[in-house]
Amino acid sequence: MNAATGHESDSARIQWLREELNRHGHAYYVLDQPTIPDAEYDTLFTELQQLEIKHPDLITADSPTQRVGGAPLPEFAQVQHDVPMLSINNGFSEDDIRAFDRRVGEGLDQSGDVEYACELKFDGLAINLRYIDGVLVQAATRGDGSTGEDVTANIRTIHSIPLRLRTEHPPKIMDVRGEVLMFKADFARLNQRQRDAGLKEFANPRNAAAGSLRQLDSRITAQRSLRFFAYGIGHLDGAELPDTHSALLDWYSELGIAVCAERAVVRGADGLLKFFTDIGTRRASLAYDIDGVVYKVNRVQQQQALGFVSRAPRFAVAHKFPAEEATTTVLDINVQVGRTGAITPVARLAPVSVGGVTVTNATLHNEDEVRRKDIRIGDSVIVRRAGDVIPEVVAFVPERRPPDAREFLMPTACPVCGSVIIRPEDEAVARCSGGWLKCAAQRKGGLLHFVSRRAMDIEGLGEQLVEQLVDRGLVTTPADFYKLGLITLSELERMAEKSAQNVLDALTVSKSTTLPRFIYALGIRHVGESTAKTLARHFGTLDALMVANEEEILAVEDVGPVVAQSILGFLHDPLNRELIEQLRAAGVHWDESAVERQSHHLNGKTFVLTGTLPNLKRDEAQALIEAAGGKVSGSVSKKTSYVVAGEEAGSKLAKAEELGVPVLDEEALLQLLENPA
Ligand code: 5U1
Repeated sequence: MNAATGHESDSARIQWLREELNRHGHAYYVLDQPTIPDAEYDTLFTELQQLEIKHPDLITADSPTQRVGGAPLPEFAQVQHDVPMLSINNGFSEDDIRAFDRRVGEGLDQSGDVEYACELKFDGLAINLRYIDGVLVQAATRGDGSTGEDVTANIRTIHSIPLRLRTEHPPKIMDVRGEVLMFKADFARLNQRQRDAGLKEFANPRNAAAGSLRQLDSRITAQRSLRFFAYGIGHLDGAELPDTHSALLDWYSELGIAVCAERAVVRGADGLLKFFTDIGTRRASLAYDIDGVVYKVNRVQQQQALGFVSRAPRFAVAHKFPAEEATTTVLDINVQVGRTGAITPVARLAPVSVGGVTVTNATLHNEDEVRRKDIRIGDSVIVRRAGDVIPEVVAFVPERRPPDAREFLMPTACPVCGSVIIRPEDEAVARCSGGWLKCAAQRKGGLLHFVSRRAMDIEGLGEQLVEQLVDRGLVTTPADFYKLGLITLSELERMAEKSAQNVLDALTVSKSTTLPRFIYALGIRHVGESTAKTLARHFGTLDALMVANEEEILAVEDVGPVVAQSILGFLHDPLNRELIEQLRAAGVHWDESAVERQSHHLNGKTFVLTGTLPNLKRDEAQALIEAAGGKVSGSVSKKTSYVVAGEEAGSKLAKAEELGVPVLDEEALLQLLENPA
């Protein structure tokens, strides 16, 4: 082979490798549907890198190898935006949103419901991506809206941003606008790495994304797992702008640009408010932070007719969630003892409203965390509350530290039972050594876990009642609940005969349970709901699990050595075996054949539940699907097998219809559960 043909065949191979890598990269980063194992991707990538080293003249700006980051820049160049990057007006209340909808209706002189596109307000940084003839040539921050900073080298490292659009006929010029952000899990990993390296942690994913994007050395950005979602357009030349905003986002998706799946087209103010409520309930479970939702008039013609007020369009509004951070004072720091004996320092705070909820306590996680954040008694601190998660102290305010601020001292004895507190050398968590027989705090925690909704679901046995039962020595183990009588219960504080009878009835009902619930209720360390379900499905019966050895337990999906040890330790402890026997003797039972019989026929099928079903509660539908081997997910994608829709189903139903995902009503779901065919 002569040099010219070698060059030619290498060139063809390079071309092929780039196409393959782009195809797999798009599937992985944009569609979230990997097509090949990581190792195979890496092999193709290395081959391309080597061929490009051999033929530097064949390197192009859109080659996947160009994402890894280049030499540091001295500073960021300024970029003038062709079309200004506008800001968006905010609304905070239902009244604000109804007023927005009224203004839009009046502006359009329309009496019927206006059509809106709803999407999320990401907590990241706005970016303009310029594509010329389909190739990414420049990326700039919003800056002051007219002039931003050139962050092209850093943006090229983000895999959800295509270096070349997936089309044969790209527009001449296309400015794609959207948000760069960091997913919560990537943020946690980054901060772990910062901690391990003794570096300063980032306060939140937004700061981490901003800090990563404003790196002069793009090799650092390349290690930071940033993401991108597109939501708007600037300059467009050489292509027709779609008629609606929702069609623009669909077009982006076809071009290989990531858009968020959490979007919907609705009508009128009621449609907007419903979208807000729906997203609000799921906010904490999203993979990324959002600070609200955005509503845009869907028809582009109508957008243009409405125009702008100062620097913001009249056709859009951001409906913000209430602020979820607030500043308050640390009155004291003491410790809480959890059901596994874990000692958690807790800041007792001057009451403060965070996102509409009054907060008086916030977790400080562990002793190291208190030292690292240097939180002292008397400090002014920033408190954060995210969804239903326990509020946490983010940082103290240095300029407001009083001279007499006191450091927290970790106690050496459990404040509840007096047992020694032990912190193993390689662990961050200190624990009370008393165990649940000696330590009332551990006992109460374990008992509350046993009765909780997702475990044995014993209604009426709340914190105050369990506290009284433990303090009076009436209940020590979960089996004691089933020995309680009407007289004993009705003699307790705040209990009348009627409520005592209700508790007894709930206890009776709880005796008929499922194996996964029972395993979860036992409170085995590291065995959450999902592991309990996997164990039940794997072993089929409790007896099979109780005789399993380490090797057999390690064969269970997602169970590693730490979890296996914890399960073995628990099940081989004579006290725990006795407890299980007592519970069975008290009448606690489940249908083991149901676990076996139903276990597999929906394996590999993913369901999404939306709206209100006529008879089944969401939890119940989920439990039935999971018992049959299916999975329940929060969002609809092409991978979804079925969407189960009830009344008032919203954006998920629309998305299912858009993607051609089969939609079931409750009856069809029940039929599918019964008939494996
Ligand atoms: N999702 C989304 N976020 N966001 C932010 N859309 C959107 N649009 C914006 C902004 C600032 O502005 C346009 C309405 C101009």
